[in-house]
Amino acid sequence: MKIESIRLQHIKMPLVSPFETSFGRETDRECVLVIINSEGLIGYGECVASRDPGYNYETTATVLHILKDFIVPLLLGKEVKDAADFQTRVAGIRGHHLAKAGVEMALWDLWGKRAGKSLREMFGGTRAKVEVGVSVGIQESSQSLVRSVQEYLDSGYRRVKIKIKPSRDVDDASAVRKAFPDLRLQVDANSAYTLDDLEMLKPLDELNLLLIEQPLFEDDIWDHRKFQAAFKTAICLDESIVSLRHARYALEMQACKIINIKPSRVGGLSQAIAIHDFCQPLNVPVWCGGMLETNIGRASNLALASLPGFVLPGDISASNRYYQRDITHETFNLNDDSTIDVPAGHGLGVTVDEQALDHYNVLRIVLK
Ligand code: OSB
Ligand code: MG
Repeated sequence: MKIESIRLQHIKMPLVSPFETSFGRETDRECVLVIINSEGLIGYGECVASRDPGYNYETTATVLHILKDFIVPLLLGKEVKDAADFQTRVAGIRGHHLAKAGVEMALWDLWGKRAGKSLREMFGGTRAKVEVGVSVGIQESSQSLVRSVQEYLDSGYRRVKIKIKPSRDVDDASAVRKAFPDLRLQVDANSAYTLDDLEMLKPLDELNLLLIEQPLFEDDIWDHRKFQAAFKTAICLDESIVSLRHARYALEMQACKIINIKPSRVGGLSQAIAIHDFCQPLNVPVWCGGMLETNIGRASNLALASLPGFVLPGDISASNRYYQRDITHETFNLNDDSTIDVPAGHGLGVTVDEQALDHYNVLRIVLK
């Protein structure tokens, strides 16, 4: 489709409750939307970089720079055929996966709208609804964490991930396990530890966790191998898996048994699907991670998670777990069985509330 103009819109939305991880605490969530005009259609994408480079080196400011100065000029006035074509065009730009992924999402929205198909149909997703869980940030104390988990269970979530960091790990996880003996529970360290902490973390191995997510540094696939060898609980990598190659390295090194797939981190939906396709014949479970997305990114995650290899519940919660007012006319609700319906409309299957975008606007740039 011929790319006629691209609007980049930086927005800032208050979270319903602060989200604290080992790398920081967020009360507002910022992102950059990519809005592409082509042949009378509009495609929407979401770049999930945060204001601060805590989870990833990219930020809202680097995403705007890379998009405006490098990616958008490669696309304006061009006919972008498919995802492979897009990836080839941006291959000369090193890294900056979150920026690239937001553009690929908007292109998929356009391709779907033109074809009259949902992303789920385009991807070959086999499920009409996907199992989801909730990611619970670090709270004031173990007791308040248990209360917070109880509230999410009361609202219907059947799988819980808690964030951990040094001094808020074994005790927090043990308290939640003690309060909810049968809960499907997992922990996420966001790279907060080194191998020196291995013995201290050993009690986690007795808590019947589904997985331990990213205990060590992003570039430390090798040390994750040593970590995995010492634990019976499956290690799951998030930050370390920035491409299909890294997925292969990690599995060949036995650095993990499970992979968290975030299309943003790997440079786009096509790359996420490639990792899914690689893991499936190896029987390596994958699941869809989250980045506190708006309903635009959430729609994309739901379509991806409808693929058959996504056998573990995703970090894809209902709209109201994140925002009082989201930016689409549709709302994603939690079903009684801890699932969310995959959108069936064309493209992403959501319609954007431009008034909400005005309300949350920080900066808007139109490139023609
Ligand atoms: O590590 O999975 C993570 C949010 C921001 C950055 C990193 C992570 C997360 C989450 C949130 O865990 C999951 C969600 O969107 O519900
Ligand atoms: Mg994670």
